[in-house]
Amino acid sequence: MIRRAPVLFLPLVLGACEGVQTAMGGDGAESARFIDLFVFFTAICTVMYLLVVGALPFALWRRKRSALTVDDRRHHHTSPVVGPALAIWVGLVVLGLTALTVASFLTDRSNAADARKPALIVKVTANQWWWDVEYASTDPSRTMRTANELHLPVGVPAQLILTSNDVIHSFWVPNLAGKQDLIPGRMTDVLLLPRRTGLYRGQCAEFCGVQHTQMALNVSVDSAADFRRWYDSQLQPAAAPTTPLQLAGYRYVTTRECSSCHAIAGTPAGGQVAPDLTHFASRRTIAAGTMPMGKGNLYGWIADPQSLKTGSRMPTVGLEPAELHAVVAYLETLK
Ligand SMILES: [Cu+2]
Repeated sequence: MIRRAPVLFLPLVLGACEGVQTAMGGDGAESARFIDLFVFFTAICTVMYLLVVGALPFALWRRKRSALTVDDRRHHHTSPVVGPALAIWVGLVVLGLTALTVASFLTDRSNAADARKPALIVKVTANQWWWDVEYASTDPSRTMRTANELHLPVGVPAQLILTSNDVIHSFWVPNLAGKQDLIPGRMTDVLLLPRRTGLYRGQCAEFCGVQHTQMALNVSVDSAADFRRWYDSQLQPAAAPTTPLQLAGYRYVTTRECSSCHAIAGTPAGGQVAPDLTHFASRRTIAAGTMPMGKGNLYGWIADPQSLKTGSRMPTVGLEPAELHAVVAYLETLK
C-alpha cells in the first residue's frame, strides 16, 4: 500500500495543474513564464541533488576503505582525486546559480516589457470583503463600474491599478499572474495578459479579516467580440421595472436603506460604499463569490446577510415578506 502511495497521489498532483484557480494553468503570459521558470529551477536543483546523492556512496566507500587512524591522518595528504573533483563541483554550483539568476532576470524583464503597453486600464479597489471594479476610458461616457467580476479580452494586455479602502488585501488570479498587494493610500498595479478564453477565479491572498475566504473575484476572459458586447451592455443604465411587483421593488431599493450604500445607474440610488448594482443579476455570484447567483440565494442574502457572511457591511434590514418578494423581483431584472 505504501509503495502505491505516489501513484495514488499522481492524479491529485496532475489535477492541480488545471482548473479555474491554479498557478499551474499558464492561462496568462506571466503565469506561463512563471511555470517555465519553476520547471527550470526544479530541473537544475534536481540535477544538483542527484549529483550530491550520487557522490555520497562513493565518498562513504572511500572513507571506509582508507580507515585512517588518528596518527595516519596527521600525515595524511589530500587525495589526488579530491582537488579536481572539488574544482568541478564549485564550477557546477557557480554555473547552476548563474543560470538560475539569469533565467529569473529574463523572466522579470519579459513581464516588465508587457507592462509597458497596456491596452486596457481597470481600477480595482479592495474592500472588506468585496472588489470594486472600474473600467477607465479617455471618453467619460465609456467609463463604468461593476463589482466582484472582471471581464478581459483575450490577448490584450490589461493594467490593473490597485488600491484598498480599509486594510491590506492581495489581488491574485493564479491562472493569469502573480500576487500584488492592495494597500490603503497607495497605488500598486499588476498586468494581466490572458492567453486563453475561459472562466477563472481570483481570491484575496492576504488575510484581511473574518470573511477573507469569502472575497473572491470571477474573471471571464472573452473573445474580442464577446468582450465588446459585454462592455456595451454594462454601459447601459439599469433596466426599468415592468410589472407591479418589480415596480414596488424598484421603489423600495431606490428610496430606502439600499440606496444609501448601493448605486444603480439611471435611478436615484447613488450610494458609493457598496457594490454597484446596475447589472447585478448578470453576475455569476452574490457577495464576492459567497454563493451562486440565483433566486433562492438572493432571498437568503437579502433577508439575512449576517447569517451567510458574518461581519459583512451589509446589514440585516428586516424586510416584510411582501417587501422581500418585491426587492428580489426588481433585483432579478438588473441583467
Ligand atoms: Cu483577504
